[in-house]
Amino acid sequence: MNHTKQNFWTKYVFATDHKVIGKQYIITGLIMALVGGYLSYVFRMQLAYPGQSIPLYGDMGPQQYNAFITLHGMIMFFWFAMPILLAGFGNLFIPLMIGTDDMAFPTVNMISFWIFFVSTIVLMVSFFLPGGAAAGGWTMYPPLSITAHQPTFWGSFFTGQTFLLLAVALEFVSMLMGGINFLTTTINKRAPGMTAFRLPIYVWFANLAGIIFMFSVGPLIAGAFMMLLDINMGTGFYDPYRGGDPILFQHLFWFFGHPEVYVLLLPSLGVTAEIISTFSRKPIFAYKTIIYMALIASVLSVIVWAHHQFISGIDPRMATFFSVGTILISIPFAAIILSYLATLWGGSIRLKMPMIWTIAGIGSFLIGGLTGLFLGSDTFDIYAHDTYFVIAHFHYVLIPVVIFGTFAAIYYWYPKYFGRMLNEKIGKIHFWLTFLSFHAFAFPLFFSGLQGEHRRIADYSSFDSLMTLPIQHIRIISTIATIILISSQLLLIINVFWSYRKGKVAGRNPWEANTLEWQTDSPPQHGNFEVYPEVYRGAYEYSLPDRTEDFYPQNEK
Ligand code: HEM
Ligand SMILES: [Cu+2]
Repeated sequence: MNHTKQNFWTKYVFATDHKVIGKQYIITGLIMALVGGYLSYVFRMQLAYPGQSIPLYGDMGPQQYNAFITLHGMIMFFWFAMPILLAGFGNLFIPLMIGTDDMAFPTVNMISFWIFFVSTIVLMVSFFLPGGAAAGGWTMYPPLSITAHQPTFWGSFFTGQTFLLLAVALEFVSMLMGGINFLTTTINKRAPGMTAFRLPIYVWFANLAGIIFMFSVGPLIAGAFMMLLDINMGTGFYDPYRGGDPILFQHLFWFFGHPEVYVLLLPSLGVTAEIISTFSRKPIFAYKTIIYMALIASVLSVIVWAHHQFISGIDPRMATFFSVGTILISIPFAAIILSYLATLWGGSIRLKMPMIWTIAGIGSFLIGGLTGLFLGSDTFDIYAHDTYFVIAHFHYVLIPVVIFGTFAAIYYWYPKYFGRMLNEKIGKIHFWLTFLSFHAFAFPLFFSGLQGEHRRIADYSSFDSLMTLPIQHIRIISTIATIILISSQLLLIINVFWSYRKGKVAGRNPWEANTLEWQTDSPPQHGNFEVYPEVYRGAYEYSLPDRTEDFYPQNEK
């Protein structure tokens, strides 16, 4: 290990230590989640009380409404979910779980974070540009996205859409560099004995997610570049008036956009595997099958994209192909979830906070998955497309996966990185408020969707059939739930700071887990391990019959 002298800047700001970089990603991501949450508060208030002034914001017009939903979606995906689930947790866990001192390329790792950070600044600046932030939806469909901004005195460069594309480009560069670092690290730096099938599932899934991202992002980068040219250089790739085809962009976008959901789902399911096994005191059920299923799902993930285009004038025979593909991809994921449930079965379950978040996450995710099956069927989707049914569906996928998964991980690994346990009492209140308000926010939206409520409309007053009382009540319930959901997160913030000073001191292995990160100090010293571990067994050997202890660390002889 090298022990060059550290000052404040090299220790906390331009750090190359993966543990610090992981925390930097997570803190930035959580702050951005608050920004994304604030935006959803503002536009939900507009929907519940159209035309009235919104507390903590002011008056909202349709252009701002569109900008806010656009940036809400963008931020939640690219500045909250990916930085935390992949970059943040990947940095924190991968080197420790495979038993090494750092990433393969620590300096590249630091540069990745700072590129990501610059992308955040570019994005935030875009709110203050003359025409406001991008307003063409997070899907950025042309022609709207290329015409939504009138060029200003500065030309079309200083507009929200151009800045959004630049910010996304920087963010993707950062994530690509990070993904390459993960793969190289996992392939080259594993502790002796850490064979492929002894790796913790999180390590497998984070790497698979990185690979899916690398495979799927190319077409979108090309597509976004053409969009930049259309906006700023007068080309006409997408503009029908200039001989272009907007549908082209839809293909390039969703070839990336659908797999992106699995880029988030896999790391979250990885976190779930670690927690389920540890807190059931049982080996994870069908470890190898889980990995093979994830490999199959990863391959399938890039052939289902056009289920987003059933109403874009697709040939019905192609629609059938994409319908079947979509329904097929649910099989490997169902198998993974079933393995997790089988792990719970007959376990001696310890209902601590990480486990509570995990179980609630799986349960809620099932609603998302099931309604995804409906939408995957082209016949149903033609009816439900772009209604609030879809909004409800994908929030039932994303909130359990991204938010519950993140919270489970924070409660589980906080002691490792801060040396103290989070408070379980505050944790329980935080959990119940979040859990109940999430369902109260999202569940009613299935019904307003089925009533025909179309998304991306700032004010429904001009549609009589959508201003009936039951639907307006749904909007208000969902908005109040949003406010509770967002403000409950104060409890998490309080818990994190309170426990940092007053929490119960955590030993090395407070949850009695097997994986390597628990076999070193909490927090781990610079270089992670005083003696580099050697690995003798898989990650999930709990409750072996001929041992007195019910766990068996991977590095114990
Ligand atoms: C505080 C929790 C959240 C609330 C209250 C919320 C609310 C909403 C609502 C009402 C819309 C629809 C706006 C419209 O189409 O008119 C929306 C759109 C969206 N949300 Fe969320 N959301 C939350 C969290 C999340 C999370 C965690 C993610 C992803 C990780 C996410 C991703 C999206 C996306 C991608 C859109 C589509 C944006 C677009 O239409 O361009 N949301 N959200
Ligand atoms: Cu999709």
